[in-house]
Amino acid sequence: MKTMLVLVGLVLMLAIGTSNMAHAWEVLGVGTEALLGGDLTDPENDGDPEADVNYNAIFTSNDEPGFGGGEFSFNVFDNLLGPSNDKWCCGPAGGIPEEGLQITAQLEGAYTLTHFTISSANDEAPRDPTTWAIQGSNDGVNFTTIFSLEDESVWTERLQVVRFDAGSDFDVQSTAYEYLRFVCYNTVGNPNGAYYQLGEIEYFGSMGTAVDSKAKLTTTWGDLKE
Ligand SMILES: [Ca+2]
Ligand SMILES: [Ca+2]
Ligand SMILES: [Ca+2]
Ligand SMILES: [Ca+2]
Repeated sequence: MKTMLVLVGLVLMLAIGTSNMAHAWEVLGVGTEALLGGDLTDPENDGDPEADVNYNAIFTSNDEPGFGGGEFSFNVFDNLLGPSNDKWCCGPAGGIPEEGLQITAQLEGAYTLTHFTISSANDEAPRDPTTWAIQGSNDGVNFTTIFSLEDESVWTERLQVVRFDAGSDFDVQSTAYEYLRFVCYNTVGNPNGAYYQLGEIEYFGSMGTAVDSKAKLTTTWGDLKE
């Protein structure tokens, strides 16, 4: 009888351990102060939250492209977590289109993604993305999925900053990308009423690829021979 109880306990511990491993992402905190800051889209954190000025990326979106004037999509890069103009809300009429709600950042060079943060907005949780992806591209047309999540809730609080790392939450990347895209395919509320919101996205990475350093090494050897 005692052996049975120990066995049941072990099975339970294994089950809990496994589910924790599937949620390796890290909660950093709540609000603007919890953001890492200085991400690839604005290393100086000097972007104008009301206008597309001083950002170090070219942003495009298939829903309300812009910073000022409302709860437009570019607000996920305005370095702020809060209500109204600090977030992207609330989804176009008719629900999320087949290609997803997309926002793309074209960076000033190609970067290998090492980690990113993604933050919930201030309204109710059924508006949070549940099926979404982070993708990379070098032509702005053909995208490769770096991280994806299906029918899963990430956030446990409003305005919560959550960090995802290469090596634990997604594969260590060997390709550098000039374009990084966030795509949302579903929320709990979709397609009814105001069914969508997102607070902020931060991308971090190292410039260039392993191929680049090999090329540099070849050049060095060439110089030495001369
Ligand atoms: Ca800047
Ligand atoms: Ca804003
Ligand atoms: Ca924001
Ligand atoms: Ca930022």
